[in-house]
Amino acid sequence: MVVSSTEPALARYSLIENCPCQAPTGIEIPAVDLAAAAGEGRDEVMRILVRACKELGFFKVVNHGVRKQLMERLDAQAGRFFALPQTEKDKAGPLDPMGYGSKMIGRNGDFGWIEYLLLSTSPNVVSENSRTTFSVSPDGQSFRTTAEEYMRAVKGVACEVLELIAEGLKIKPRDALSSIIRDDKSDSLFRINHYPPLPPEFQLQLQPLKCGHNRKLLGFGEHTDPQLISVLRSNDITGLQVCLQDGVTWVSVPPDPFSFFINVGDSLQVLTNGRFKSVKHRVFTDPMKSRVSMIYFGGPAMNQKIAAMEGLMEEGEQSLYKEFTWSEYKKSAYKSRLGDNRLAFFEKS
Ligand code: GA4
Repeated sequence: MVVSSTEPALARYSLIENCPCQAPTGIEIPAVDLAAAAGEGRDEVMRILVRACKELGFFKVVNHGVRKQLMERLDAQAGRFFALPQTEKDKAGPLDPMGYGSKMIGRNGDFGWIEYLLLSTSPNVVSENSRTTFSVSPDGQSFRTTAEEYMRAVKGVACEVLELIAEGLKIKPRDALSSIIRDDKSDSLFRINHYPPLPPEFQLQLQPLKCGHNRKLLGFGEHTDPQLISVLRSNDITGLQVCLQDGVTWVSVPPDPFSFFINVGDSLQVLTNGRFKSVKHRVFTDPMKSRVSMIYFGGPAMNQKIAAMEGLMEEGEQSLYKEFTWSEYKKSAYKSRLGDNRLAFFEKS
């Protein structure tokens, strides 16, 4: 990432003013053991999962069965892509809406200390992306093959989790939720983020807070994800924070490079008629070290109706949201700023 001399230093990026030393301690991220879900522990796993989705909208998945070697291979290939000279990476951009992006997030003036690849997981668009994106990388074809293999594996985890959720909520059939992202036309995305360390002149501008800790620079500002669920993995550099339902308390998520972190997105909040909450999250940069994360966003097909699942509604229960399709929601989401409450527009008054 190039910082030109004409750039107004830190001014366009947001800082986190509240210090991590004020963050609550003792809040553990719930862990869901997928291997246990395949055996006698299934009921207990479903209980933990449903509770995590209701109370936090966020949890960790362990024993998921995705091979470590596949993760390491993709990490190495992504690392080689981001290490290319800026002029080379720019050849995989600009985002239209997929490809390579740097600093700008979305189309409405959000900035972050980040560069990324945004890809569609659908086979047709993947090959379209390949021309612009993967052809730039030193690994080319192999980067693309690994990314596709990884997307398929992570989609499998997402589907397994959605099936456990459906079962835990007693929604029938069991694939009522997973079939939405399994759909051939599902508008799912894959994102590889790189949060580079800060150049020394930027580090110097991060004035310490009263408590002595340095201020933090935002890599990705607070937001909720629009899709059903997002499945994230990162290297071992901290940065991800999730917000508790009080709307003000941020909890740092300790990184765990071979586990997945899953968050509930806006669509799943609507499908569960508000029982599950899409979690607000954000990422700050480590001033000295690179953070890399990869996220699969499990989304619906464009014409999919997003409405409370029938099997879930109790007698007399009213839907909290107006009916809309994913295409309508997406159109409105792309007009919003990152931190906006995108569901507010669809709430029944
Ligand atoms: C947040 C989740 C995903 O990263 C993403 C983002 C998308 C983008 O980067 O283009 C959006 C953002 C995300 C929500 C509101 C809009 C769209 C940027 C933005 C301001 C790829 C997605 O699907 O929605």
